[in-house]
Amino acid sequence: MESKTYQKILEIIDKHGAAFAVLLDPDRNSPEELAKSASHAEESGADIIYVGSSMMLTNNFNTAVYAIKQAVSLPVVIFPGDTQMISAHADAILFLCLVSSRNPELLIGQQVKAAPLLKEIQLEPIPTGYILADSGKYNAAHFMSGSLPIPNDKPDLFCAHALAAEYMGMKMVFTDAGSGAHFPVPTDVVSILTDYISIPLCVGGGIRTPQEAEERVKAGADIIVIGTAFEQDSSLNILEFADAIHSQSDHPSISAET
Ligand code: 1GP
Repeated sequence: MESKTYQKILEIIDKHGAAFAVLLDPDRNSPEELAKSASHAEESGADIIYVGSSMMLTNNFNTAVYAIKQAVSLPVVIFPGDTQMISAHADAILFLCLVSSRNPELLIGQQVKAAPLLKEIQLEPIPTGYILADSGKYNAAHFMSGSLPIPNDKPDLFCAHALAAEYMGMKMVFTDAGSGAHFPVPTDVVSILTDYISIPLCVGGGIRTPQEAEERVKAGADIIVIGTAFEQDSSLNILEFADAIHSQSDHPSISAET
């Protein structure tokens, strides 16, 4: 299948130094609210909309993705918690493999269930090695995945998992402290990781200020994901996040030819 959206993301990284992804949770908001938030994110300089939740307690997913897609011209990418979160209205889906877990269901089980559905609806998969990082608290991602995060003082473990993802042919690594983490993935981990792998690194979880975002971009992150900070403070100046994330446009970027 064509990797149109992945290529577009590489072009954004090339152009801006790093991409700013806003994560919208379809379980916590109505489709109308999500469309409004997505449009606000686009006007404020976001580059990508991620849509996802650790678990859907409503049946809104497809309607939510449709409403978001109608509201913006940005790439809309599903960040799924499980195989319920598939919609043909999105541009792509992070085809996640929880490489930091040892849970076969999240290493291969869910992928086997999802792959034929994605083929049927022609939804672009972006193969992504997902690494749970320590967040300072036990969170929904730990509970739902039944897996432990990698300790932040073990950068070698992050590197080994990320390189394994790269060598297995994945196109991106996403290291995540989980939604609302007490602290984000440390900058030294980001820096060591980006020196070690040659596929884009997406960093999320607990990034609350433009400064925290900028520090991680300076350390080499290619995509910064902001969820809770965007949701919790409607008056938050998202433009400041966009400026911070786009501030390093001369950092060594991943070639759009990759
Ligand atoms: C969670 O990385 C995302 O999986 C976003 O985290 O909600 O803490 O910004 P926050």
